[in-house]
Amino acid sequence: MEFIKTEQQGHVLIITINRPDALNALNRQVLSELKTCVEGIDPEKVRCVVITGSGNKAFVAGADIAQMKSMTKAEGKEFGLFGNSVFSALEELPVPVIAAVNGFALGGGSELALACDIRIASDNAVFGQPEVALGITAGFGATQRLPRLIGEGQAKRLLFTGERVKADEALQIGLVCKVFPIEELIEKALAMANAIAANGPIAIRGTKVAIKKGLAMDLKAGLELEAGYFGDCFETKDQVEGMSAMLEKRKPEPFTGK
Ligand code: DAK
Repeated sequence: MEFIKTEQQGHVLIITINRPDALNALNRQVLSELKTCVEGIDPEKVRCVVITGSGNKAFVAGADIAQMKSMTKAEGKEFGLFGNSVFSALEELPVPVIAAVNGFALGGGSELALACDIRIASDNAVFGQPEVALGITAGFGATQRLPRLIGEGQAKRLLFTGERVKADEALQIGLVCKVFPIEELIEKALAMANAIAANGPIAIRGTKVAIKKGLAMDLKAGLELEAGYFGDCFETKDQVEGMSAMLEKRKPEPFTGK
């Protein structure tokens, strides 16, 4: 792959968007390589994914404007559908994905972060949905995921004005969970990923799906759904070992996902 680098550390897979000359902007090839990478993830081997951008200036500065400039209506729609299929594949991974946002996350870059489960950012991160200033709507999910994450009012503010939001404000409005100095970002992302990877994989998977599906249901149906995933954990080796270890006042053996 030319624009996607991967590195596996234990049960954690680090994906780096590596197109620094264009601030990691998403052209078709980057998206296509990202899709291949995401579709190749084996949840038996990978328990958490960290996604970041190369360098310390940009996570992803958006979809590639040079490539989009001369698109026809049909090509624009097709590009949007393709981008959405990549981001949906990421969102639907059975393991958690952490976006380590290391600088500009504009347009499609912000939308890539929105498709992840958790967003943490460096202190120089800048978020924004500047598409309207280019004469287009957001096309990779922000009109849908942003209001679900930060509420309709804040999302409309960002999507209508195209205003940029720095890391401290992103934290305040719930767009990111934590902010770290840029030099510490990957280390903190890996610490979080390793903490997730050390937990019971069946429980993590059930939690991710229950949250995702539950948000599209009413509370009563969501609680029933949760009970199903809770039940699924029982009679697994991990549940028996986790509970036995607690009662026996010892550390559990590493969870196996069985
Ligand atoms: N696309 C292509 N190239 C980009 C780019 C981008 N989004 N962002 C930066 N670059 C390139 C620059 O052109 C420059 O290339 P060279 O001139 O060196 O060849 C290089 O990266 C370095 O950028 P700058 O020289 O501009 O660096 P600065 O530090 O001066 O500025 C910046 C950094 C991030 C403020 C600036 O580069 C910038 O404003 N970039 C554009 C940010 C932006 O507007 N992003 C949103 C893109 S729109 C849809 C599908 C998708 C989308 C929408 C609809 N449908 C099909 C419905 C998504 C849209 C977007 O993401």
